[in-house]
Amino acid sequence: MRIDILTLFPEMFSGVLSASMLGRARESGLLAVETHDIRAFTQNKHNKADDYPFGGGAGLVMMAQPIFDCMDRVLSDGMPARRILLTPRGRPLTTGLARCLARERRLVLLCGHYEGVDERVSAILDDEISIGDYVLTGGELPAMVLIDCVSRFIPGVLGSAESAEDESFSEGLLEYPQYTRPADFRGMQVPEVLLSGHHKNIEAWRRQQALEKTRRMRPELLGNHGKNL
Ligand code: 4FM
Repeated sequence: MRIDILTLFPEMFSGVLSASMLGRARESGLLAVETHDIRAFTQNKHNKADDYPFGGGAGLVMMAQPIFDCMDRVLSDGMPARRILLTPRGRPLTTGLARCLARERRLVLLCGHYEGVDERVSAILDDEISIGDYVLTGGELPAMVLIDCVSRFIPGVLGSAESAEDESFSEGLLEYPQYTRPADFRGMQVPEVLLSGHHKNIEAWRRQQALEKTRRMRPELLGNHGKNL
């Protein structure tokens, strides 16, 4: 997959995109990510990319012109893309949406900022996505979250042992508790059942723990199912 990022802060991305599994995905050629500095497309002498809102009000609005010109340049190679704005106004990013986006050949991510983006930019967007009901200072972190989340569903990015598609066992439930060596750490014991080698019992214990954790932390995930369990 190819991903282009339109941003006022391209320097924010280098660490996240080079480390760990995203770095490996890029090295292996499964993922190609490029940042594009919107400010390079401004036409005023102070390189301003934002301006006061018509009608008044606090804050500044990202101007349409630098964004249109940046988008035109990025898409001038003729390869089609799904163009997405990261904004709290968007539809929620979920596992389902991430799985769907992972099937695209190319994404263009526009990072919203300040108090908003000139509404006319919606003419060159296919989608608006939010990573959650809170307001950040910019869409850069949300773009990184989306890239990380979507990449896990690109075949080959995760090893086959850790494939994101194999999480269906616990689909809709929070994860059960995990332990590794030693079995006794500062007097805190690993639950006996996990040391027993009894796979049926282990599976039953994990399911019960996942249900209990979900009921405590996210009861709405259980819906009508969990109320009877
Ligand atoms: C904040 C963009 C205000 C536009 C931001 C405005 C965000 C989110 C986010 C910064 N993006 N999910 N939550 N962006 O807060 O995606 Cl008007």
